Amino acid sequence: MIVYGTSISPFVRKVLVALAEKGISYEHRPVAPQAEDAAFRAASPMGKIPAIDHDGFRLADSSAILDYLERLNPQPALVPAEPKDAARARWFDKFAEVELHQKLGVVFTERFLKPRIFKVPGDEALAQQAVDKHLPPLFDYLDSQISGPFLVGGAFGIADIAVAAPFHNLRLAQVEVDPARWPKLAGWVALTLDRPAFVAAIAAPAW
Ligand SMILES: N[C@@H](CCC(=O)N[C@@H](CS)C(=O)NCC(=O)O)C(=O)O
Repeated sequence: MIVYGTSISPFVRKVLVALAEKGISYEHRPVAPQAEDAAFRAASPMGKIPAIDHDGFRLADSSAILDYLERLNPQPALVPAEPKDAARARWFDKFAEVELHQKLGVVFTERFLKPRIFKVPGDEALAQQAVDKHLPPLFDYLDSQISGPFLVGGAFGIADIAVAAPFHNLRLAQVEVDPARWPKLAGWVALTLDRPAFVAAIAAPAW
């Protein structure tokens, strides 16, 4: 299986972590979004990352790819079997993309992508506004949802993968979850990003 996308994308990280957890071998091609690479563009119609090519089966979108991997290699299960847990796991996957990534992406763009990758100044006021105003309600919610080492159903799964993945981007932007204010969230983020699959995905080539 070929996986397209730079490892600094949280959505690519989701796929790399799921593959490692399931022990599926792959070749990583760390292309940037919208790269002019014909094979990548064939796998990703909108030019977004990640995308995969599995023996000619091409698919984009991290959630769709994780669904495919789950059916391809059901063990270890990353989607809970129990209906309510399965639905909550999907909720957290959506929450990570729609709520968390949107707010946290501002901090990552202004403090990391613009100065480090695009070599233009970031808007520090915008980043600080996201840190002070937009992220705390999301952290409050997540802190209220954590009661053990895993977000849903007593086992590591897609909820943990999807929600933890963007927190590495926050680290790249020099923001840590304050353990005094959000003790459960800070502990869960540290534990999850320390899993071997996350450590390997974070160390995967960015370019
Ligand atoms: N829903 C998609 C989102 C993918 C996505 O937005 N990736 C970003 C990089 S983190 C991208 O490729 N952006 C380029 C663009 O929107 O043109 C997924 O889960 O894979």
